[in-house]
Amino acid sequence: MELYGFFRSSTSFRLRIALAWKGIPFESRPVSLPKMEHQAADFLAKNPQGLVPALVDDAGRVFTQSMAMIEYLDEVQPEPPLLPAGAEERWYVRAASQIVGCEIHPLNNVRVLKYLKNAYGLSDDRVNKGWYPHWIAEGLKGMEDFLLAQRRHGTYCLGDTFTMADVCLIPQIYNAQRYNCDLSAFPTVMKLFAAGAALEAVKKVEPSTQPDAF
Ligand SMILES: N[C@@H](CCC(=O)N[C@@H](CS)C(=O)NCC(=O)O)C(=O)O
Repeated sequence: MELYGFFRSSTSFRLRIALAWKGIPFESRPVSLPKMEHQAADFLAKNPQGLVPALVDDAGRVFTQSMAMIEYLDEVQPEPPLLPAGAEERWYVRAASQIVGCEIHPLNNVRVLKYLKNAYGLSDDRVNKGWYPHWIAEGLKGMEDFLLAQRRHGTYCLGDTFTMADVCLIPQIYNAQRYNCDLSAFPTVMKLFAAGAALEAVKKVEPSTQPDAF
């Protein structure tokens, strides 16, 4: 398996965690977002959407969209699982994952931040200290409230079982911390993050371990 990604891309980090959790060997193939390599012809040939990550298997098949990829990996290699067995618990894990994947991440994606600066003339400070933390706070409040309302969390988002929800949450918090967001209003989220981030499968693939880290 080859994983085309960028060291601090949270969606690439999701895939690295999922692969490491399942013990699936992979080679990291760096695609620099600052250098716009995700828009270069050779990468677009793999993912015409021009977004990382892209996973290429030994047969040369290309997989994109991180949450769909994680579910695919879980189907072809069910052990150890990243989705629970029951329909209701699967709904819960997908719902928590989508709070990150559909409501937090897209608003703070690189191209969105760039557009705010280039098309609307917003300063780096207004984007990085205004827009970015605003949507992190909105999104994580949603996650905190969801967790407390559902009362299904334990060590991880789903009881003591590490799942796709944790795989999505952990990289998002890494990035929020990189932008110095105040996360003190989300104690439940942060407790779950701390437990997940301490796992060997997470530590060994965190951004600073990657060949393109700077
Ligand atoms: N929904 C996609 C999102 C992928 C995505 O947006 N990746 C970001 C990096 S985390 C990216 O490639 N951004 C490039 C850009 O915004 O120009 C997924 O989950 O894989």
